[in-house]
Amino acid sequence: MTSKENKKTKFSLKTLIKMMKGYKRYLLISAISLILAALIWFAIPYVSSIAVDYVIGENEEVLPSIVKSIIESIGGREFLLSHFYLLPLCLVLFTLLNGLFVFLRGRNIAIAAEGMAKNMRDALYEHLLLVPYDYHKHISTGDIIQRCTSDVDTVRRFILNQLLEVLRPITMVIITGYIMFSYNVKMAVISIALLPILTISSYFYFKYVRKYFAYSDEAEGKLSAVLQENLTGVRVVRAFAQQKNELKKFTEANKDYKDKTYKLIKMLAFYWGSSDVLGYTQILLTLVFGVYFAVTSDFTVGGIMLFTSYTAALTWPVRQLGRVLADMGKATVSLSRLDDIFNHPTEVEPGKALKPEIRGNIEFKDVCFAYDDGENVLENISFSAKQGQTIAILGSTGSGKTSLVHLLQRLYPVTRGTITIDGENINDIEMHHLRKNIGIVLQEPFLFSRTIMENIRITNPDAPEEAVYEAAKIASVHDVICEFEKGYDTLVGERGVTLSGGQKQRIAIARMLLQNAPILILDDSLSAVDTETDLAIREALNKRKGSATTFIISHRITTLCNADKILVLEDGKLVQQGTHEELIKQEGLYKRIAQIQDMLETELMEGSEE
Ligand code: TTP
Ligand code: MG
Repeated sequence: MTSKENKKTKFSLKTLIKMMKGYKRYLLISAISLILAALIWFAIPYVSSIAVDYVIGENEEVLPSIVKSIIESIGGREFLLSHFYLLPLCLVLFTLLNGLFVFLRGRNIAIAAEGMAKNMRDALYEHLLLVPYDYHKHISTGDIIQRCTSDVDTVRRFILNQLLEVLRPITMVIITGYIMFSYNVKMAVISIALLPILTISSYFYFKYVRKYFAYSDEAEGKLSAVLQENLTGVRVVRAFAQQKNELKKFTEANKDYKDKTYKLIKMLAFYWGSSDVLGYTQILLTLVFGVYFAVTSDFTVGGIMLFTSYTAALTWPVRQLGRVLADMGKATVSLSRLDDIFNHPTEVEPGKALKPEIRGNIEFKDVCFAYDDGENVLENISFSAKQGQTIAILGSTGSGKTSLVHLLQRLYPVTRGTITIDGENINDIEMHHLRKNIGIVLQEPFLFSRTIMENIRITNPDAPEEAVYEAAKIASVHDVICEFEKGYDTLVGERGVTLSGGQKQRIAIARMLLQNAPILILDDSLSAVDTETDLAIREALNKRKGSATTFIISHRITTLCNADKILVLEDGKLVQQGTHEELIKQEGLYKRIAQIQDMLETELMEGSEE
């Protein structure tokens, strides 16, 4: 094991202990029950051997002094012989007690395992909601889903079936060791001779097989990632007739998973097979030497019974230890995969976490920004926006418009320069407070598979229905929604209606409006609606907007021209800024685009007149 792996395992243990919160009691009860059940299990062959050797065979030497004094206090051998039913009764009682403790063990460990798995899923989900936005962009959803389901389940199964199982062989070895060695040292040594080999081989096996569990898990993760991506991108696959290629990719990932799992299973089968042979050889040894000693010396028939039952009883838990260790390997791999998520730091407050009242005076000062360690996508951006102003952003695709507004929400930290709102550096404003005060319509709005009402209310779950209708009216989508059979209760997405791009955009606008934030961002949010609706929405917005500072990103000059300030971006640089009247007079990108759009419009008009 490398030191890195070592470190991982250590961390996993910490996670496991953290997840025990609220369930330690159940684990303890389960552990005690397991030990008691193991103890009672050993009494059963012991009672049988006493019956054979002492009661029937009249051999007193086999009795340890404690047992002897107990028997004598109730009336000695004669009493047992005349009340022989006591012995089977004793066995029945032990069996019942054993059953009770097995039940208690199972019940409590099940409560603990399910509870801990729940704790783990809750913690994972919470963590995933708190990690930086960037993390989600870099990790595949399929992989995350696999970790949150399959890996959690591996750990759950490990807790349920294996975690306490380490106690069983330990208890058993101590008790049998004591009884067997006090009974007959020579036979005791023979009876456990092969067990260390079994334990050591299982330990080395565990170490070896560990990485194969990881390979199999990774392959499973890749498989679910391919599947997830294809199901999400089903339209693209169909539209470009890529079924064959995608099928090939899936088949490859599937085969890889099968091959790796098959290899693992083959190794497991070899282990079970060879350890079986070793186990049975041990039992055979005990039996053969037991019979030999019984014939040649004073070893008893009850002794043979006792030793063979104990050896058989010991062999399986000791071998089981191999399985426990192997499963521990699998569980540690799963745990460290979960730790990968937990170890990713959550979003931090770099500054003072203030919660000032936000009015909407914004200033960008020499802002530079790059994703990861790449090239700058924004360079020395400086501009200011006063409360209530409308700021339009124009720029070719990839020029950095979306990045610029994402910076305002602090989805990413700026590389250089400062952004202030009402004079306060945004780094000093508490993250949730900042985001609550900025309403945004994303460039690709996402609607949840919930009702339209719920989708709009996301920004303000307590908003009265009238406010929702009002917002929807401004966004020119109220009438469309009312036309649906179930109106606002219509489900969106997989189990409900499929909305058009424009309808989605307008629902997202309604959602933003319901938030009543002092800063609004519309990232190309009117691109999928026709020019008339675009105008209607903007007019309604203007009427309602009050003092909100609004950013509108668009490629349409008609959408932008009434803004108080227009920012023109080119390759991450702010090349022009000013009002429409100012910019149209300057030579530059704005004028060129305006002319082209004007020309196209005139052509269209002429075309329709002809
Ligand atoms: P954007 O800011 O997304 O560009 P844009 O919004 O102006 O483009 P569009 O009109 O098409 O919406 O991207 C600017 C650059 O940053 C671009 O080169 C892609 C890059 N980029 C990243 O590297 N990572 C990201 O997460 C995003 C959003 C963009
Ligand atoms: Mg964009």
